[in-house]
Amino acid sequence: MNHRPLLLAIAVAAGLLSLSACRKTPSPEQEKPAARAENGETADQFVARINAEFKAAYPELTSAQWLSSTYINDDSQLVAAKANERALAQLNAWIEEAKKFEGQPMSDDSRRALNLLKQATAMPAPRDPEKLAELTRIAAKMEGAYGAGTYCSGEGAARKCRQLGELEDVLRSSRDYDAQLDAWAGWHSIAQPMREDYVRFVELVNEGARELGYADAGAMWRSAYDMDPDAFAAETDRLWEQVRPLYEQLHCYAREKLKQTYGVEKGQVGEGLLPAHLMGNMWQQDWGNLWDILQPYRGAGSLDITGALERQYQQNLGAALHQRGPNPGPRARFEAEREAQLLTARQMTERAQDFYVSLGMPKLPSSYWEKSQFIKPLDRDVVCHASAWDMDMEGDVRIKMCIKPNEEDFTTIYHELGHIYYDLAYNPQPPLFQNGANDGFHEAIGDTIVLAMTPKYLESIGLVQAQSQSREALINAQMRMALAKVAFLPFGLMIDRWRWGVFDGSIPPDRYNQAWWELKARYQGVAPVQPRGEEFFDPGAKYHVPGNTPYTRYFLAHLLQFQFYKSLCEAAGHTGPLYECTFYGNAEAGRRFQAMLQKGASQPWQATLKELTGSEQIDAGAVLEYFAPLQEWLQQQNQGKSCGWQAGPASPARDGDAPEA
Ligand code: X8Z
Ligand code: ZN
Repeated sequence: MNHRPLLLAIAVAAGLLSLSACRKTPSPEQEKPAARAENGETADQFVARINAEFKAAYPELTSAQWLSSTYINDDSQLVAAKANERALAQLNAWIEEAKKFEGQPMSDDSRRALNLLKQATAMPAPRDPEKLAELTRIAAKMEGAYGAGTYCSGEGAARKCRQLGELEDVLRSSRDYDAQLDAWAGWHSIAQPMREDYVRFVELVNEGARELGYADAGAMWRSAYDMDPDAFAAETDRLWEQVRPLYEQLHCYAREKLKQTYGVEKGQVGEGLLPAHLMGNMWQQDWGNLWDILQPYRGAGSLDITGALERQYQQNLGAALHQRGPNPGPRARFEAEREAQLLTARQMTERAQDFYVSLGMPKLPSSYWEKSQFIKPLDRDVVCHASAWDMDMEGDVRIKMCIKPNEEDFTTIYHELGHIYYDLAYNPQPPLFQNGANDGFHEAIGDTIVLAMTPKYLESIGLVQAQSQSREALINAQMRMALAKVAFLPFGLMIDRWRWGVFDGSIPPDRYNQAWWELKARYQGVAPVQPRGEEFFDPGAKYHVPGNTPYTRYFLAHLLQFQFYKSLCEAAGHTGPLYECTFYGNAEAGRRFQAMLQKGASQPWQATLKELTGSEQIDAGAVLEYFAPLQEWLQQQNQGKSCGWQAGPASPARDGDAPEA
C-alpha cells in the first residue's frame, strides 16, 4: 500500500476521458446557466462539495488504517474495517449521486473529477450493506494476517518462530541451500489460511466493480489510465517485449553463476528455470542480495553500501553503549541496541531527505519525524511492508517501515520519500486530483532519485570509498542497478496478469496456485524446487495480494523512472552517457520535477509526461540506453551458452517455444 490506504488507492483518470489529453482551460460552460439537481446544486457545486466532504472525512479513515497497520490486533482491525466500510459506502453514494449530472454542462475539471471518483478505490464495494461490511472485514483480516505472519519450526528447545524480516535475512545472507529453502517455504506457509478469504474477496470486489459498470475488478483497474483499457493491456505487452531480451540475458548470466555456486543439479530447476529460494529475495523480484555471487569484477569499484550502513550502526551502538558507562548489563545493552537502530534508521532517512532538499524541495515537517514508524516495534505485530502516508492532505505525512541498515532498505527510503514529496506537492490541488498522474508515476518518483545515486554521488556523501574509473567498475555499477531494476520487470507484470485472470474468472480458485507458478515460470523464468499444489496459496505471501494493491503500477514505474531520469539529466545540462548522470543539487532539474508533482492527477498523464519528457508514451528506450554497456557485456558472457528456459507444457513461454535469448 502506498500513500492512499484503500480509498483513493488508484484514484487516477477513468477511460472516458480517453486520449483527448485536453488541457485545462477556463470552461465556457461555467458561464452558461448550469443544470441543477433537485437541491439546486450544479455539477460544479456538487464536485466542490464532495471534494470538501472527502477531505473532511479522510483523517478518520487514515488514522484507523494507520492504527491497524502499526498495532495489529482484533480491536484495531475492527475499527479499520468499520472506518473503511463508512468510507466505501460514502463513495458509492457519491458515485450514485453523480449520475444525475451525466450529460450536464460542467467544467472540464469537474468532468475529470467525476471520472476519477469512479476510480477512487482499488476495492470496489457491493452496495448491499452486509456484503460491504463483509468485504472490509476480510480486507482488514488479510492485511493483519500478512503483517502478523509467523513461521515456527523445530522442536523443544530448538523451536523458533520467525517473521518475514528474519526469514528475509536468511535469503539475504545465507548461502546454505536448505536453510534458504526452509525460510522460503516457511514464509509461504503463512499464506495458506488466506486462500478461502481471498476467494470470497474476489467475489465481493467483482460484484462492486460490476455495479459500477465494469466487467470485473481487473477491468476496472485497467480503466484507470486515461486510455482504452484493452489498449492499456496491449501497451504493457508491447513494453515487456521491449525489455525482455535484456532480462533474458541477465537471467542466463545469473543461472550460470548459480550453477557454479550450487552445482549443476541444484543451481537450476527443470529446463533452465531459476530456483525460487536461491534468488536472495522472497519473491525473486530484486536480485541485489546475490551480489556476492553475481558481482562481475571482484573489487572493481567498491559499492558496499550495506557494509557502510552496518559500520554506521556499529558506531552508533558504540556511542550508545559508551553513554551507559563501563560494563553495561544485558538490559542496558538491549536499550543501547534499540537506540542505535532507531538513530541509524533516522540518519538513513535524513540522507534521503537531503537529496530532495538539494533539488529545492522542502525539509520534512517535524510531525514526520515524530509520527513515522522507522523500526519494527517489539511489543506488537505491525505491517512491516514499507508505505508512505498522507494522513490529512495538509502536511501530516509519515512513513511506516521496519528499517534495517542495508542497501535495499536505504533505497526503499528514497522510494517512500518520493511518495511523500508527491503528496506534499499536490496538497494544494482539490482532493480528487491529489494523486499521481497515474499510479505508475507515484511509484517512479523516489526511484528516479535512486537512479541519480551514482557511484560518484555515493562517494560525495562519504558512503563509499573513492571510485575508480574503469570499464570493470562501470560494469559492476551497471550490474548493481540491473539486479534491482531489470530483474524486477517480469515480476512487475506477472502479479496482475495473475489477478486479472482471477478477477475475470479465467483463473478459477482450484487453479490459483498452479496459474501463479505458470506465470512465474513464463515471465520470470523461476520455479519452486518442491511441488506447490492447491493446498498452498503462494500469491498470498506477497504483500500486495492480501493488501489488494494493484501491481502493474510498479512495472510502469520501472520504465517511467528512466524516462524521468533522462529528462531531468537533460534539464541539469548533463551531456555524457546517461548512466553517469546525477542531478543532485541541480535547481533546474528540481524545478522541472516539482512542476510535474504539483500537477497531481489534474490532467491526463499523457499531458503530464509530455511536459517533462516531450513524449506522451511510456517507453523502454531510456532503460535500454542506460543499460547498453551491461547488455553488451552480458551478451559476451553468455556467448556459447544456451539461454532461455522452458516454462513447462501447461504455460508455454511463447507459443510452446522456450524463449531463446
Ligand atoms: O511495495 C513497494 C513499496 C511501497 S509502494 C515498498 N514496492 C514494490 C514491492 O515491494 O513489491 C516498491 C518496489 C516494488
Ligand atoms: Zn511505492
